[in-house]
Amino acid sequence: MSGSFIRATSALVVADSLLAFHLTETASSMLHRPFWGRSCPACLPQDREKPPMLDVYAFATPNSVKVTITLEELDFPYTLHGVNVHKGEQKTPEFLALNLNGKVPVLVETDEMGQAFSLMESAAILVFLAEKTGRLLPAQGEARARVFEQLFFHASGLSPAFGQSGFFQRFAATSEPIALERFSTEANRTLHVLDTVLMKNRFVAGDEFTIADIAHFGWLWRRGFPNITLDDTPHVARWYADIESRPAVQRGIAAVEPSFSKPETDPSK
Ligand SMILES: N[C@@H](CCC(=O)N[C@@H](CS)C(=O)NCC(=O)O)C(=O)O
Repeated sequence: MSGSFIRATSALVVADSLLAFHLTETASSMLHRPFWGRSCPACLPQDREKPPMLDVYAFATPNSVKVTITLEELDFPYTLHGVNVHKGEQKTPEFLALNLNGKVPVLVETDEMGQAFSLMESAAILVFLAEKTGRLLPAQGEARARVFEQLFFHASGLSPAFGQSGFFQRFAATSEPIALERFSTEANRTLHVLDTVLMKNRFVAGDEFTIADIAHFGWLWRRGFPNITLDDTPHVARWYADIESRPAVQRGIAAVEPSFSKPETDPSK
């Protein structure tokens, strides 16, 4: 990636002093700590010999899987680093140096000069990757606006409703009926909005498969957490089966799945 592009990108650029952690950690991941016992499935043998261009810090969570699916769809070589959010690894000083918000996923791109660029927020990462290739995101006009409409609807609507609904059903220390009612109603309402969209379109932003489909898919893949079913949303069910059948989507899921050892735990955590 060119230096000018790095400067032009209005996202989190990690300070030089903090980059030392990433570079050291990346080297040790490659040499001593392959992610879940293997490199990324998309890497060609020759790529494995080179320093990674893209590092993904992730766990088997709805937001993490969006990144591995996108990388697989785009055929980008990448190295995965497990961040066990059940053990609080996302709150260590080392991880906070990569993402002050203390959450996965995080993408780090290191250029040939060793300059690293770190990006948080799954939707921002998906846009960044799509723009690098000119794929999965229309270049302009209404088609592009529809993708952003669905990405923002996902990030501000469906995703937090699913996450909070699951939390209040499973993990709240005390019973909070108002919160539970609010978030489970909202989770089902946003799902039905998506169903109406998919009644008219093959994909969530129109006729083309885009990063907006990947974003929604991430949380629908973990819909068991907020106890959501697709029984009353046949168009979402049709779309889900279609997306799930894509080989790259299956590879993206397989990349993160081994770390998801306890289904009863909070997949958004
Ligand atoms: N809006 C963020 C949400 C990130 C997020 O909530 N990540 C969860 C896993 S899906 C996490 O790291 N949870 C651990 C924590 O909150 O401490 C995104 O889309 O990337």
